[in-house]
Amino acid sequence: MLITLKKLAVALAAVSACAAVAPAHAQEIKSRIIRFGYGLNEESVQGRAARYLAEQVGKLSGGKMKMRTFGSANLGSDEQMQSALVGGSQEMMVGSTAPLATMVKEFGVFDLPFLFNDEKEADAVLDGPFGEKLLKMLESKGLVGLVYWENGFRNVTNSKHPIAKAEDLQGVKLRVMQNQIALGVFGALGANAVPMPFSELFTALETRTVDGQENPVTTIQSSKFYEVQPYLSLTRHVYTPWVVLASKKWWDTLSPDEQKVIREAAASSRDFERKDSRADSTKAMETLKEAGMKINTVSPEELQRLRAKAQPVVDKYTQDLGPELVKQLQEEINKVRKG
Ligand code: KDG
Repeated sequence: MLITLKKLAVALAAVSACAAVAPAHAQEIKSRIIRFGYGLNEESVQGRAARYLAEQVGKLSGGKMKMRTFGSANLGSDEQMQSALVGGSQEMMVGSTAPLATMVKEFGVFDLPFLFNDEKEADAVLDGPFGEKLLKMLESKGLVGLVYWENGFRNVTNSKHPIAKAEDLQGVKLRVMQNQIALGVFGALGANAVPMPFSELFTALETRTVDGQENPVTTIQSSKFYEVQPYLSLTRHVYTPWVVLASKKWWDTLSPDEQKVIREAAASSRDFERKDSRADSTKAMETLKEAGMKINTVSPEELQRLRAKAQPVVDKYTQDLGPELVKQLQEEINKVRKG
């Protein structure tokens, strides 16, 4: 059946009218490629959350904003990626708060030992006024802090002996994250603390360049540290958050609708990642037992002795970080604790 020219003209007019009234925001989302870097491997909690975030960005932008995820520090260490975001040569990343402390010293507060008792306290503080306040401090440094993911409660592994008493750390060559507080705390506990990027850690353990390290069980499992570390001692001495970051140089080029897509996707990824991290912790413990790691739980009495040994360093860095800041953190924790 021939379509008359008149009917075709009417149809075209209708289509162009629809295009003209399409929601304005649909036109303010451009086609973009977003490079998202992270340090653990693709099988890790970080890898799964990165892929989830990428899916959400794609869905919320109608497929226009495409996030490419790069694991295993393929875009660099946390520190190197932070610099790339500040320079604008990379759009997004996730990394630990410890290296961030070299740019905004207040993030070092999360390296103070024995702060949080459980994940409920950590979530409440990180997602509340205290966590928001620290994220805001990143903007003047060229970074946009979006949300916190869970790295988790850290435990000690090593190749020499179980850490059952405070004295057992004496002389253990222990890799720590690259900031002064982590270095100071483990120095005070008697270890020979060695700062090192995460990407170099497995080889350092394998070659006995260092005797041990400290990380959440999810990382110990996904990075296969059990292959080179016979002993796991459960201390839960620090809860480390990860921060999902964007380059401010890049962020400022986004329309309000594009920024809204990223913020909504990031918030959804936070909830996904924390749920996955906690489920993975249980599975990781089983894997580590099956892999033959000798696992011990450090007693509350010995944890208290470790806490006392670290106290002078905690006092020193509380002054450095700002007593008011540490006081506010403690008050936020106590609010949750008192429920
Ligand atoms: O890039 C990996 C790091 O983000 C993270 O695993 C940090 O816990 C960390 C460590 O020990 O370096």
